[in-house]
Amino acid sequence: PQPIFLSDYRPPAYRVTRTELTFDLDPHATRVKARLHIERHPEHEAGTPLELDGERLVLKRIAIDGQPLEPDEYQVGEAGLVVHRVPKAFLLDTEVEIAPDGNTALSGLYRSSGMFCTQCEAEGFRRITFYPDRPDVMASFSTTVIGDAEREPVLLSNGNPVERGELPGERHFVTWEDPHPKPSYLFALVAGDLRKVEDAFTTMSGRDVTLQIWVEEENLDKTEHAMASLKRAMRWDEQTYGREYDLDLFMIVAVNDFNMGAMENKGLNIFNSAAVLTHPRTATDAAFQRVEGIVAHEYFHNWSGNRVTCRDWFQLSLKEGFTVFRDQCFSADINSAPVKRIEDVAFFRTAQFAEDAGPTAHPVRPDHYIEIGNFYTLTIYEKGAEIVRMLSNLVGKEAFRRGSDLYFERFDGQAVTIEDFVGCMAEASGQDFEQFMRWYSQAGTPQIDAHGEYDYANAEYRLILRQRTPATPGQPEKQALHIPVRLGLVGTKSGRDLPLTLEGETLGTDTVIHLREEEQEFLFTEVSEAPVPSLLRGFSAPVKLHFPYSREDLAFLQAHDTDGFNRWDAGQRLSLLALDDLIAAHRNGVEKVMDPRVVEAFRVLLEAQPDDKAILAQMLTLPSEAYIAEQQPLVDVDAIHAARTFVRQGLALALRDDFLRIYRENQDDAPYAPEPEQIARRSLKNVALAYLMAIEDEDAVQLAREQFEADHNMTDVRHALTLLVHSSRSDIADPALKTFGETWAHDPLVMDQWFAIQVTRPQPDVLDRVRFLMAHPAFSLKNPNKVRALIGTFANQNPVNFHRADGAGYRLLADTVIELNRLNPEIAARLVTPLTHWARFDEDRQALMKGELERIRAEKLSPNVYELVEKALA
Ligand code: HT7
Ligand code: ZN
Repeated sequence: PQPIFLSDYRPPAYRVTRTELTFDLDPHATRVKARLHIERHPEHEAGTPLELDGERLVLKRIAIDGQPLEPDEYQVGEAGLVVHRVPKAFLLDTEVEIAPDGNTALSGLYRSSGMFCTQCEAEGFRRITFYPDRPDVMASFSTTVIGDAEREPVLLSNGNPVERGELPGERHFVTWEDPHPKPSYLFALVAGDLRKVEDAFTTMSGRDVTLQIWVEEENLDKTEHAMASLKRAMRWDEQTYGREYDLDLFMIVAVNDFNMGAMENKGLNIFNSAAVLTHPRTATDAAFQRVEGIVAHEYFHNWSGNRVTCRDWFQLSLKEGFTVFRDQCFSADINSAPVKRIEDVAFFRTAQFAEDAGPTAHPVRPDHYIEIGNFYTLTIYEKGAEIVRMLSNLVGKEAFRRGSDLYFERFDGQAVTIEDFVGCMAEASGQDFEQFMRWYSQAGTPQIDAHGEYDYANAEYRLILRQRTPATPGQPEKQALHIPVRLGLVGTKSGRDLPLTLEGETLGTDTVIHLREEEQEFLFTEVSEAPVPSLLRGFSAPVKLHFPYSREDLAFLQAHDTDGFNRWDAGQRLSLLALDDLIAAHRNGVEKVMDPRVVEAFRVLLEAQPDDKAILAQMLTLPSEAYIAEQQPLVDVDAIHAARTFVRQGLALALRDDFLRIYRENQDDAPYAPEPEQIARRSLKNVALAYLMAIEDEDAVQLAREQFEADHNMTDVRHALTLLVHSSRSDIADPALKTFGETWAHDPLVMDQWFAIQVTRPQPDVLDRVRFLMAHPAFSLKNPNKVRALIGTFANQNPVNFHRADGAGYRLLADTVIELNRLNPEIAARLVTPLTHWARFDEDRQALMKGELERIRAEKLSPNVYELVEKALA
């Protein structure tokens, strides 16, 4: 497969102004008739051939302006259709046959649990009909869906229903009209035996919108939270961005087989059932919050993505980065803002930093790709969101709103670029973003090395910052970025933020300095006492910051920093220093000793009266094994696991009574509600229980068992079950696991949790368990949720077992990738990621991981897996 380059972008020679589709549904042989209203772009000369994308389509009929074409007038190849000569403006009629039942890739039209559904982003529409399947071709759509009256009583597509009726042979049809011009990737169709939950929303201008969530009958009681989230998101977008919904109907459909979380098709969002269905008995707090975020994300795309879309797929972050930023702000506004930021950054620094440091590192706007499906990455989404956040902070709230208003108004109905978006921000704020644009073109995580000196005699604090972005594949040299660093100086005597004066300017106690050069010095004057700098407050830029903090400095910041995020981060840094020592001790075979400063810091946290329990729960949580690994030059999974376990046990032994008290104080029998106060109590209680279970004393085991048996809500049940299953108490864990599995055998989403709990066990027998569960009747390689729950969770969240020295974990993953490569290339490619990080491990493991990558490479590969494996072995 050949790469596609951004520099080769050319506007389309032909545009489609209107698309009329008729689907005659059949599981094995669906007929798709397409009538396209096509015009040649005036810049292109007569005689320019018409090129349409098309894959796995059997062409049955083709005509231009009603005249069937002769075989020598067109050509059908593997990738599409070429018509050699066409008029300036014409109607193209085609009819193709496709086979939804054989579509295991879940791209295009496929079947899931007996229903028909589509996934067209990025390039799935070309598996439905011949079409210029690129985002800069935008047309209005009319779609007629014909189905079996009994098997498919519900027939849905984009827009509003305009006609319906009966047809001979127990068939029926519905015609949908979508007036808003859209690219093909936003097309959707759903047909099946579905039930709906309906609600209504009145927009800010007083228009009534019908809201529907379509699910299988047994899931009707799991839609309440998604519906409430949708209404909150609609109101928030009106209030925060002035964006109103623009059709009379907004539909969400839940499907069981889906490659990602959800899809923002115009007026007809299709959701992975895991991203929409919730019930207190089946979904955890984290799942409730995830659903809220994804429902909002997809809804927000109606403007940031649908009304204003991407010119080409290199601009993917234009819609995804901006929309992630929007959903993050929404969740922060309706829950706890500091906790949301802590969770997002903890995830970002673990997973995106790893991506940016690996062989698949790419800029937020890549300049080439082989398979766009491989670019739905943390870099495009999350780093893209961090860039929009920096922009928003740089211009300020009001100018950001003026800039987004300008963007939506100026480019409504158009397919545009990242420059267009940033240009609006520049225009609205009067700022220059020339250097800032490097954030979009440069891959890799910038590192800031900082140090500071306090001059007591002159009351000055000199801060020196040096930036460096490491080389990444294809980008050996990097230029200096514009990095906004938010900071404060915390006085060591007073414990307060000191007033800041920089170059004669008084700046309050919290300010942003702008690092634009490779090295810059900032001299703060009138600094009345020795400070500890609190740097990069709120994670003001997606960088790694190194400052030679002592452990005393970190304990001080953890206690005194006014920035909640940095208070948490200071605790994380303190724990990391202690963990570093323990990792070294483990590797050197030296006795491990607990750092008393960490115990003391935790004691202070536990004994203070918390003003925010959710933040306290975060502060009591040690950095994850994956984040610790991210900090190590060479990852030693066993040493990391041993060190982290040692700290958890040390803290539990030293502070057992405090953890017990916290657990008891936060027990709550009130009926479950997914609201911040309750979620905070549950998370604090469950953090305490996890520490207690680290030493597995009888009281702890009893508490976990009681919590499991009380069966109050899934958050508590799952947490207790996980602790038991991960403990050495198989006498209690095994029956509990059995009960849980039997109780929920009928619910695929709960069974996913059952799989995940088992395959994250640290015990060495887990690989056999994974193989055993792959043969379980509830498991299927064809269902992405099952693959993620079992294989994905094992490979990504069980480092000690995945990285077994004998390579059996790697072999299992490679076997699965090889099988999935044939069934579902997008999922196969995502699954291969852990093997691509081979360079981080010792030589023996490197050899084993590369051996498995080579074994994969020897197969006949999809472009998706090929691109990743080639990069990993380059
Ligand atoms: N925009 C959606 C992307 C998506 C997708 C991409 C590739 C293959 C399958 C997919 N399903 C959904 C999701 C979003 O960001 O909102
Ligand atoms: Zn999105």
